Amino acid sequence: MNTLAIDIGGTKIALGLIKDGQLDERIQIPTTRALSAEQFAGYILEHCQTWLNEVDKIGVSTTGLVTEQGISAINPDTLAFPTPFPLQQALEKATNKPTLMLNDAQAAAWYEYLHIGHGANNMAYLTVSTGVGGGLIIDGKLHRGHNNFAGHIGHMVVDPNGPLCGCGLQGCVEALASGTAIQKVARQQISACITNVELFQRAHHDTQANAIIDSSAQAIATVCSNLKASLDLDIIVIGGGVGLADGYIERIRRYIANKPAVFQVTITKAKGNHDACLLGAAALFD
Ligand code: BMX
Ligand code: ZN
Repeated sequence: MNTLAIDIGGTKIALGLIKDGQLDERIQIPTTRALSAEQFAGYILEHCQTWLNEVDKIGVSTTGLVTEQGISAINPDTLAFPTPFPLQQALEKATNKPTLMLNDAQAAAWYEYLHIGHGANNMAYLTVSTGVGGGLIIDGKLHRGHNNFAGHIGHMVVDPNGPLCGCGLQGCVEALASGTAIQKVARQQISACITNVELFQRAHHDTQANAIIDSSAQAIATVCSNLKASLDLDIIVIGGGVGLADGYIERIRRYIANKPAVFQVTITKAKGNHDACLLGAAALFD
């Protein structure tokens, strides 16, 4: 059984051909502004046309809240299409193949849970990328909640006087710690065109760059201890471009180590690495 896995992020779309659970081929395309779900499905499918006759089913993981109506934004600043966006139906119609769709971090949480191998039955996956996303496994089950909203950890407030988030709240961890947030601060404080890759390189010798990354990791550590207190998690798995960047996980661990013991939680790197959400898309059928 082969699966076409599609991971839609705020900035890029990853496409994978999964054969017997293994990522056989992978390509990446930019997330463009979309006019309709049909047009956006067409844009995706034209890039993986050659795989289609080998594929039995399609799994989609996507940024945003996923309901029966489609994808909608919690933070509209990070989503490039009108909502609700019925992409699952459009892909199913265009290909005639069974299609499942789930929030990106929820899908990655499921994949990580299936591969963690510690008997960790209560865990979270946390992505620090364009936004900050999350997925929760409670008692060995993916916890989505009545509205599929569970795990939207990026919109937990860690500083009520902090910056305004695109979701309408003030001081969300996403507004403080995400790739978008740190790039904004770095461009104000360091240089107008600096990228996050350059920011991480600079952090080795520049105290200002180092402080920007540290304050992101500190906000994530705060959320981790809040999750420990609310859900008594066994482990928190970190992914995403910022989350997996050089030294970031160690920074989170350092902040957590300074908290009282009962609020400390084990932090680990995603087994699926940068492809946790993509592999999660294929794992929706498991
Ligand atoms: C936002 C939210 C989440 C998503 C998270 C990470 C939108 C469009 N997305 O908090 O659903 O899981 O970002 O998304 O409201 P990514 O684009 O950084 O992978
Ligand atoms: Zn928010």
